[in-house]
Amino acid sequence: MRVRQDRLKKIWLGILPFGASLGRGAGEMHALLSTAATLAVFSFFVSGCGKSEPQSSRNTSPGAKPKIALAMKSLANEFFNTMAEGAKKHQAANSDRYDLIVNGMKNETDLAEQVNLVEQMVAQQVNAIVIAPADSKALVPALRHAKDAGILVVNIDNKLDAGVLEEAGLKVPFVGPDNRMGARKVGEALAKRLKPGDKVAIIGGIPTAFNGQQRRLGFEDAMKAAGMNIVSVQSGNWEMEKANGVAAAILSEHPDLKALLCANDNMALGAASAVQAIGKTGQIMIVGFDNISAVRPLLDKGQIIATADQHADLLAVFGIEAALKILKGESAPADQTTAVDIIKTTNKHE
Ligand code: ALL
Repeated sequence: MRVRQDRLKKIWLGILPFGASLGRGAGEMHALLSTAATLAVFSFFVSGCGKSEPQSSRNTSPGAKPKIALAMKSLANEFFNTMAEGAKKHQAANSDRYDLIVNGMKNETDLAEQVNLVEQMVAQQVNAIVIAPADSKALVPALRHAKDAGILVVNIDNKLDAGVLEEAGLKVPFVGPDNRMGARKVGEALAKRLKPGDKVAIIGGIPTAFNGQQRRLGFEDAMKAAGMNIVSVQSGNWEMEKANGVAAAILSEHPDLKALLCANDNMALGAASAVQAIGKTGQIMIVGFDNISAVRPLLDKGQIIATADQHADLLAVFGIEAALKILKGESAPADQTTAVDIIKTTNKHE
């Protein structure tokens, strides 16, 4: 196993290889779903440094520690818990360099909640906001406001819309993966197990999230190249429950469906549960994105064919490091593309 430091360096350089296979443990679907549900803990303002007292370090003496706010999306998603843990560990190891405020939202779809978070960070006069925006357009005005208040903004994970940023006169560095390419690779792993002409469906994220759009395109690239018949493309809002209902409806409309391509693992779990409910486990293939721990038993059994590890634990860390550089006076780094690893089932059943 690579040591963490090594891994960090490799990912930073974007040279992690594709095609790695992982497989760990086994478990039942209901256990999985409840594990995921246990993660649905809503925790506002978990401070990486213990306190989140208002302060004005932007304007304090040179050498004062900057305060960085990490603004994530739904903490009901294991992906963001992993991201938060990574950021907190990094802060603990670098407590002399910066203070950290970690926060997130309750629901994937509550965009207003994330806008409020940004406003709260502005009111707290943090030095930088490192944000994984829930929506690529709707967050821009709040971020413009933050910038006007002298706060540095770094965009991670889900890219803000280039046109809307330009209209707002905002330049925001981006740190995150190439989602289209990652999804295409996941789709290609699935295509190897399908026959041309097979019916497949795509369950996407929130339609206004750029990374969700890119993943849909990547899935489509792979399916079209392999001659599959995409019979339905619908949004599951990134959520397990929503995706469960969407998958159930697609399955009843297309009884001969062969695969469901889900833009994240939570939705893949929801789809797996819908497949199980009609007694077709193992007959309908599923892919996801994120490599959260909850999908690993399904990967082991071949119920999920592939997912993409985008290293949630390091994404925010990279954004924080970029923010620290800029705060030190270095020029803003160019957009940085982080690595994605494709994790495939080792189960050979067919
Ligand atoms: C995206 C992430 C994840 C995640 C989703 C849900 O921005 O990249 O794949 O599952 O947010 O909010």
